[in-house]
Amino acid sequence: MRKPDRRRFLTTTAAIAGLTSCSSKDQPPAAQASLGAHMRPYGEPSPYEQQPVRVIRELTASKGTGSSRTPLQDLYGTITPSPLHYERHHAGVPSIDPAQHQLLIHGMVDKPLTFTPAEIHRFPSFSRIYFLECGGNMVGDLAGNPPPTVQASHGLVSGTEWTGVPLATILREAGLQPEAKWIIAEGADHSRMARSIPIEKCLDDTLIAYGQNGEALRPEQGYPLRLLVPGWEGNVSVKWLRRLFVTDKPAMSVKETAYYSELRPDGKAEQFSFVMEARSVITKPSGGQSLQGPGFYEITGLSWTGTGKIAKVEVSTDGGKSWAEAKLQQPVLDKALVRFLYPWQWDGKDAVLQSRCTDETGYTQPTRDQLIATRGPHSGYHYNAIKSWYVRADGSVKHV
Ligand SMILES: Nc1nc2c(c(=O)[nH]1)N[C@H]1C(S)=C(S)[C@@H](COP(=O)(O)O)O[C@H]1N2
Ligand SMILES: [Mo]
Repeated sequence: MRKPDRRRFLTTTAAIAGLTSCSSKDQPPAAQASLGAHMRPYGEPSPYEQQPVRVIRELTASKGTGSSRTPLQDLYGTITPSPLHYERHHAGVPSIDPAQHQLLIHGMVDKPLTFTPAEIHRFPSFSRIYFLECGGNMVGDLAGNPPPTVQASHGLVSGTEWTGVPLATILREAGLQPEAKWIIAEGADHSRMARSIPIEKCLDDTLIAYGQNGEALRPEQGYPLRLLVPGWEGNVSVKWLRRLFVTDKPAMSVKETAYYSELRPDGKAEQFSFVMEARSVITKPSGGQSLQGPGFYEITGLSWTGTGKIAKVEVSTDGGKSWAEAKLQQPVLDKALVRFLYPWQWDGKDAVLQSRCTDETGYTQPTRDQLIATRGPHSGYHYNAIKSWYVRADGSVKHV
């Protein structure tokens, strides 16, 4: 810690003094008696660590189709290790040889173009940290049967440093015609999943990504090329990108009509609700974990919003009766996961832990009742209500 926050340091040390498990000794542990292991070309985690894993839910009818969830409860900071990025595939993970792959741009452009991945790599590159989240994250909580762990309820979100080329650069190369209003992006997987994206977003911060946390994209994340549409529901970030069709109207594809549209209280479906609104969740302590008796605990979790930056996160330890502001780990980035931290002295009694965030537009994460009052009980995607964890006197943590 190079620049300790003095006030926080004092409160933390005072609280830690209550930790009964710290023993006092004045000897460091013994150093290794012999020379250590060899180096290895590609590193691996310590064998002493319990390896965090994704939880997979495949459709039995078609293996590879379904989703796997990020173990949010086991991770530190805000970057999801690539092997733990959540997955959502509509037709499994295709195996694509970049030497055989091409991206076609056609439609309302001056000159249709194809690019190999190697040609895309030659453009000026751009790296930025963004979250990616499936629009269907947390649907179990809306339905009223919340899953037992944060991985199961909120695990369709991950945070990554993406590297690629701004889509705007590639579109400029092809020359957009004035009537161009939408781009229909299509994947090379078996489902040839396609989504329509308004041209403004394509020219704003959308990336054609090929890098993930400093390495090439993982096959599951869309190798060799994917769209990354920051802050919008994950479905529009088309993986294994093979075609961009520039047009003056949306395609009205299956994934933007039958799916990924929300049912409103009046029975009409709302389409093209792209932005992921502000949300937060406590990842520790969370469902399935247990506390080892009264004393100091750091409550921590993640918050994010597709609208821009998170302005504040508040934490309640009494089921929403009172709230206090949590510390936000800096830097707070635009459309990225933000970690919040809150020191808590547990008195050993039943407690209900909640977090609630506010974004820079002033929008505050709603309660489940507020959400249902405005959107109705069947809205489906884009559920972002406040999440509660129930800490019982025996130290167990359950969903509420
Ligand atoms: N070609 C293609 N693109 C796709 C999908 C897909 O099945 N095929 N799934 C979409 C959905 S629903 C989501 S939430 C994100 C998931 O990206 P990830 O698997 O890298 O987390 O990719 C989107 N892009
Ligand atoms: Mo999704």
